[in-house]
Amino acid sequence: MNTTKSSKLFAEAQIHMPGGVNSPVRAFKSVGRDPLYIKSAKGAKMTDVDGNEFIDYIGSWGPMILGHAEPRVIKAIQAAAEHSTSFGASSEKEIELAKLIKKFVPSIEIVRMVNSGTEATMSAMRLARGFTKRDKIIKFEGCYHGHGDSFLIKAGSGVATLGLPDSPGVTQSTAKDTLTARYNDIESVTELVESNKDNIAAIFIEAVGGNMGCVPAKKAFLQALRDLCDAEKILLIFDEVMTGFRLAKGGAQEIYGIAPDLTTFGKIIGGGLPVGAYGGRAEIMKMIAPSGPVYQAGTLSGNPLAMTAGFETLRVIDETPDFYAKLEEKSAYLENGMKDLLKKANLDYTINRVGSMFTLFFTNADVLDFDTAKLSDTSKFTKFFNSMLENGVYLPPSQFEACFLSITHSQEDLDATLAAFEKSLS
Ligand code: HOZ
Repeated sequence: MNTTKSSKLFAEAQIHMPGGVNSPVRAFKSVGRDPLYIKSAKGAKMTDVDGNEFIDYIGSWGPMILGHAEPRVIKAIQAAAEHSTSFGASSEKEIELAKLIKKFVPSIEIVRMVNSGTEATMSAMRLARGFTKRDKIIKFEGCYHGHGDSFLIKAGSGVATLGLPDSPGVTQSTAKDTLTARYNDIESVTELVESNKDNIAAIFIEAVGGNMGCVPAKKAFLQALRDLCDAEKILLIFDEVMTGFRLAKGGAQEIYGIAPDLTTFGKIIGGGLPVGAYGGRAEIMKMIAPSGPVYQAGTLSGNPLAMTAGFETLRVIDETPDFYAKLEEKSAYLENGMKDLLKKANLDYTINRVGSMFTLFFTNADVLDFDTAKLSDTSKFTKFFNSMLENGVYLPPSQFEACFLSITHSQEDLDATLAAFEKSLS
């Protein structure tokens, strides 16, 4: 594969940007090669500046559930742009998107739009502290809730990939208010709650973890968290930045049948433009300024282009018959195909999949939490990743990320992926 132009661009980029990139997970550092520069993408395919074409399983880290450059979404963005790219004032699309989010996710009574998933989780944390008048939060090892100071403790995603569990620059006084528990282990949570009685404002969790690879929570564990939060007056906050509108219209909370007090969103609700949101019970959300005293603001929040892209994306999902059943069918086909090929090659690696999110771990252990995710042989992942890329399949460049399918992945794409998979196992 010729990647000369990409490598030339990367050499230049390193003069101007830290590590040559604007987000660490893009740097391909852990897979030992220069990142590719993408020129265009359509449906399930991406093309780089050297003209190589790939079947894409990153989907911009989640948002491109309809595939790239979906015609209705693009047309709506173009039409909206004719009326200006930003007002810094209210516009009707904000209400329409808020209504659609509420329709899809019944636990959301009031929602506030922001500009990224990071902003959503940071704001939800401040709100939880303001509402409960408590300081500490609990998060889970290997879960990633964006790069807010309080969340960069034993975090997943790029933090795990680059081995930077506790980032310099996070002060000790901030870090001491973040307690970390073990995913899928309720005792590790109850111990923290008991030793910090009446001090925990919120428990943050990705109900299906996507930042230590794909690691689903067990239903009994989530139910136990819900019960514990109710008993101790702690807010349960689901980070559905990745899972929202991806696993089901109502996200992970719909498939588990468990309602959190607050939910954070991003990715799909921006249809590929920068958006986040947080919402939940009205009693809590009314604490946000200007209806309440907890301050949170943003010039670009509710930006008309982003609202339009998100609204149109959710509408396409809503109007496509059996959208999630079709996505499940494609995802199950891929999972079963990979499992058959692993068996044929006498390999017993673990595949975790929930709906259109999945990860192959190079271990035969059940992957239930961050410790078991780390059992994966990352040197094998690196070899596998590079072979898949050489064979036309673009995976997240880290063991500790999830792969995403879109509704535009065709039977041909899935079969080509399986052919690349078979070659890459040897
Ligand atoms: N949540 C995404 C990765 N797990 C964000 C991608 C990024 O950090 O650039």
